[in-house]
Amino acid sequence: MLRDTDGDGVQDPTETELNGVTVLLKGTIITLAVLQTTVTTTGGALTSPGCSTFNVEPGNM
Ligand SMILES: [Ca+2]
Repeated sequence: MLRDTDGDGVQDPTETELNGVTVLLKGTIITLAVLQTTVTTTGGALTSPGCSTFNVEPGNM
């Protein structure tokens, strides 16, 4: 998660990743129910800030 301050769709060197942003995982286009929430934090394969993950069982989406 990052703030694209110039709106070009590309992460520029001054646009850093954001921690503490709540991310919602929603269901299908029909239901749009919130299935899970998480907060961005430092982590993931690259151990960089702004990462978020969800735990979803196969076939449950
Ligand atoms: Ca940018």
